[in-house]
Amino acid sequence: MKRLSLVILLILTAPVSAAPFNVTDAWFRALPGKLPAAGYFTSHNTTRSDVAILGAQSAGCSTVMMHKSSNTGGMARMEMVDQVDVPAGGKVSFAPGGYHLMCQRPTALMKIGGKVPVVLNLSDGTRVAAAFAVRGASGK
Ligand SMILES: [Cu+2]
Repeated sequence: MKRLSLVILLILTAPVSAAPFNVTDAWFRALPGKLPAAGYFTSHNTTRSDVAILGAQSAGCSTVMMHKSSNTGGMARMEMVDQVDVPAGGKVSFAPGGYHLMCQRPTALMKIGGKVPVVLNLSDGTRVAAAFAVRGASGK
């Protein structure tokens, strides 16, 4: 009886782990040759705590960086970002024209029609795994 109540207590005090950080609509835009592939997704933080994405790794890339595209006065450019905040209960989209993962020197895994595993590193120490669909230059 004592052991059972201890187990129940542990369950009740464990952090909510029902997919507290969702990644959906995840895909890479694969380009010919060894050109970098941009990765896009929507992240949804369903917890009550703010969290930030600090970076990512993927077996489909030699390195993964986080970039933000911007367009000022008709000049398209992108810059590195160290972290992307996803507020408690909020959503942040990595999408063309804004934030994206920059997959440098894609590996043989980056094949159009396939899937590539990505792990996102969060500021609370969590690592979130997601499968990114690989699409071609047109995004299809
Ligand atoms: Cu970029």
